[in-house]
Formats: sequence, structure tokens, C-alpha cells
Amino acid sequence: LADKPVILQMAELARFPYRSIGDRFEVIRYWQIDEPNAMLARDGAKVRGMIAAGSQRIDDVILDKLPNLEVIANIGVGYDRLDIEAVARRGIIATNTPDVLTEEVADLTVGLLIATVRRMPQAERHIREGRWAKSPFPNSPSLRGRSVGIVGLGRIGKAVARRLQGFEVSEICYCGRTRQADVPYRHFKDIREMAAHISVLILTLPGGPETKGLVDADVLAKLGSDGIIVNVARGAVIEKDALIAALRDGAILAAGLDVFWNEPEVPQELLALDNVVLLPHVGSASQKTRAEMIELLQDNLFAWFEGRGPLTPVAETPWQGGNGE
Ligand code: 8YV
Repeated sequence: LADKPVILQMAELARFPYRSIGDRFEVIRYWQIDEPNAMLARDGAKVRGMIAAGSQRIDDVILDKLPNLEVIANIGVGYDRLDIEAVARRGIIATNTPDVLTEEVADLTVGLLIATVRRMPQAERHIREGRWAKSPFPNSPSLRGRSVGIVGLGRIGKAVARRLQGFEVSEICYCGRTRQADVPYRHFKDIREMAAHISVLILTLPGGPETKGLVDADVLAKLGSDGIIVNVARGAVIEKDALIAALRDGAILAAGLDVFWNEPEVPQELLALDNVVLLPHVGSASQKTRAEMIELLQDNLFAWFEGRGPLTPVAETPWQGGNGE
């Protein structure tokens, strides 16, 4: 028992799907601890692995208290809860959960786009609030014929684009520093240039300091009064006040948002608007996909502590061999 590696789990996850993590590791449940600082002072040096989940930021403040941490297994493909520069500097390996959630998030993205354009939640409210018998639901805008721009043509962006090819949109574009070989979509270097050309902006890019505030008042103005924005990336990619103002003033038509600036908080101004569809960060949240994400997270820890290295390390912390048992 004494030589089981100690893992610090930051937040609760859905039940681990198979081989129980508790059989292999001694798990400290951070979110259940009343005095986390006292626990870290006492047990921090024992901790060799971490399950990064929830809203706790993993930066120098906590890493300083975990001098023997080897590996951080992050739930999610996005790992902006980690100060990845601090993690890399310490020689800690971080892993994420790519691929297993790609198609699920792409489904949700297209669903949210259609719900936003065709005003499906508003139409449903029209029935539930007993208004249908009094007046028909007003006609909605249409998706067909729109030019769509994707910011972040990675695995998820490509899966969204592939789906949209079946939807009679007029053009699919993407922006990014470099043009990608083997994609049939129009490339823009600059988001402003692309925003002026399209009427649907889909955000599937990573969060973090490099993309913070990328979509500002200027981008929204260029998207224009017929413009629709769908964000399944991270809230901070869009400037909050600019988005609220653009939705309120009609500078853009509508937004579908699965992510927010300080989750689970949703700005009151957005709740008051009728041209926004809100989801509680459920892009990957099907039972099947969450189980696969947790399984991959767990397999990363098993592989590491069996000396096989990480299965899916993030780009900033490549594995160079060694370590583990
Ligand atoms: C969350 C996500 O990670 O994969 C991502 O980047 O945004 C989600 O899957 C998940 O909610 C766990 O925090």
C-alpha cells in the first residue's frame, strides 16, 4: 500500500469507467479537503501525479508545493487551466485527451449553429410559454448560402468543416498563420479579413494567453449585422463586453455559446438577450465521450507509472524517454 504512487485529483470526474484508479494509486481528493494549504504543506512532496480538472488553475503557486510532481493528466483536449510554460520549465509532463472527443464536439458545434440560426430554443419557448395558439413563431434567418469561417482548423475544426460540406453553405474558410496543405477550404491569414468575407464565425481554437481577446469589437463589426458567431473554444477568446454590446446593438445577428469567461457564471446581460443561445459547456459531454476521455486520462497515468511514457503528451511537454517506474 505504501508504495502506491500518490495522485492529487483536483476536481470530481464522472466515475472511472474501468480498472479503478484507486487500486493503483493513492488518490488525494483536493476538492474535498477543508484546508488545502495545510494538506499541501504536509503531503505535497509525496505527490507524483495530478489529475487536472475543474477550475483550479495549475501554476507556480501550487506547483511550488509539489516538488516531486512528474505528470499532470488533464481532462479535456484544451489545457488552458495549466500554466503550461511553468509546467514545461519544471520538466513535468502534461497529457490531454485529444481525438476521443473530436466528433462529439463537432456534432455539438453544428447543432448549436443550427439552433442559433434557426432560433430553435426560442421556438421551443414559444410553445412552452403557450404563445403558439396566439401567434405563429416568426420566421428565422437561414444557414444556406452563408459563407462560414472557422478559427482553429485543427482536429475539431476540420470535423466541423466536414459536416458543413453537407449543408449547402456557400463557402468554407479558415484562418491561421499558415495555409494547410490538403484542405479544400479558403485560407485567410488575418481574422479581420476573413470576418469581412463571411457571415458565420466558428471558434474551435485553443484558449490561453495567445488567443485571449482575439475576437474584439472590430472583428465583430466586420462580421456585420447578419453575422453569427458560435464559440465552443474558450470564453476568453471573445472580448466579453464587445460581444454583449454587438448582440445588444445589432452589430451582429446572434451568437451560440458553449463556453464563458468565468464558468459557471453567465453574464446577466446575455441572459437578458433573445439573440443568443447558451449551453453549459457541454461540447464533449456525452456519456460515451466523457467515459472515453476519462479512460484516456487514466491510461496516461497507468502508462507513465508503468514506465512506458505518456500516451498523449501535449506539444509543450514532449516526452524524451526515461522516468516513470
Ligand atoms: C472540458 C473541453 O475539458 O476538451 C476540452 O477542451 O473544453 C472539455 O472537454 C471538460 O469539460 C472537462 O473540463
